[in-house]
Amino acid sequence: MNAVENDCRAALAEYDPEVESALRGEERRQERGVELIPSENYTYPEVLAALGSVLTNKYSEGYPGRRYYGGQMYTDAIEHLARSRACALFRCEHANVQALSGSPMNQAAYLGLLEPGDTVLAMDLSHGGHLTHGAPVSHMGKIFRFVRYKTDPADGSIDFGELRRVARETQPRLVLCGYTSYPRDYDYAEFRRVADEVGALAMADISHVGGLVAAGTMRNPFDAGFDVVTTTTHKSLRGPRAGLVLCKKELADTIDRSVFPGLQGGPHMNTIAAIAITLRKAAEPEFTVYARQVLANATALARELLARGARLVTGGTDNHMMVLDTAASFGLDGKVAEETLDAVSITVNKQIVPDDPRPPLRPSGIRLGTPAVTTRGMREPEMERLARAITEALASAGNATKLERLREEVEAFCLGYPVPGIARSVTVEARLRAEG
Ligand code: DSN
Repeated sequence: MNAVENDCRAALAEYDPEVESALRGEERRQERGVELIPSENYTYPEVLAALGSVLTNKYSEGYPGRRYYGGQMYTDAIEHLARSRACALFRCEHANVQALSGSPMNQAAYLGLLEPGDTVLAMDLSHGGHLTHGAPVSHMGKIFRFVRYKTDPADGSIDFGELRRVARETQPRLVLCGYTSYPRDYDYAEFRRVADEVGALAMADISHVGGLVAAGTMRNPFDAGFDVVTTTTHKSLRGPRAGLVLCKKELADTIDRSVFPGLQGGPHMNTIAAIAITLRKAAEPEFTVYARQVLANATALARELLARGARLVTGGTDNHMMVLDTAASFGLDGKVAEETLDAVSITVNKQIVPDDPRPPLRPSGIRLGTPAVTTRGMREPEMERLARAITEALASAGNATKLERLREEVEAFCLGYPVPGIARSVTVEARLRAEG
């Protein structure tokens, strides 16, 4: 930490020790545990610096050169940087960088492109679609009419025959690709063909794989002629919590007006600065090395889990994530599996599996992903170790002594892999030195 950061933390500790102590606890948790939630990552120290900067003081309604408040000489420059870096990285014609996060980003796209009551063809939620892809409990699910496509249970591929049939029957205004728990890549060109056949727009929400697409290690929907692509910036892209709405130039005004003033007020300029930094990092060769390792680690973790008898939905992974059917593999529902892994300092999230007979709070599986462990520098040999810890823990659910021993092992192992942005405590440094 630099002197100013130190001062800020010292001031916080003095003023509000309860909050500071919880923050320190969270730092320790992140440092000592294995983070396998596929949508989480550890961002850069430079991003943390921008997020905690004086840019949070500034209101900037509008867009560069056309704001409703004065004093925008620096914020305009920052937003220009973020927009141009996004366009270069994702090979698109226009980028809106103001969406506050994933839900507003998708809401802005729907509300700009569609009229209430319009039909959207999107992925079935139990097959991998996200809450914002028209879950009946969401406002978007009430405003628009979402119809569904599913995956083939044998290999997880999209059932394009059925998708085409539904598209012809329902005549959607928008064909939407995107997922929150689907371990395969998409054939965007085929989605584009279906959209063209029924005169629909094509949109992809690539939030989970945004970093992998930016690095050129997974397919880019713009290469298949998509109209709109959304992505959060904090998952595989490793930036701040925010969303990008990327589009063709003919949709630029529609999207910009939909984000502001349609849906949001003042953008968070500290976050937009952090996005600009993230996109600069993502254009560097080291980021491609990182993205390749995320994929290699996921392949290795999937292989090692399968070798230890775990059942993975679709039989494996093509991206950074896998869905482990804990009910079929270990006789545990996802809630018990999540709690069991929490007990050994491995963090995952419970997850429904395709056509899950169980409810979402007690589903049949868990979701695992490799972006965060890769950021810490773990590679294939560490994936073998993690697979062993995961399967041993799940096979020992309820055995407090065994789980406690595993927790100690996992935490000792983790301390060898620094978390960016967390200064190691004196105790940890001393312990690592003592262990050589
Ligand atoms: N919560 C994110 C995820 O875990 O996929 C998406 O909202």
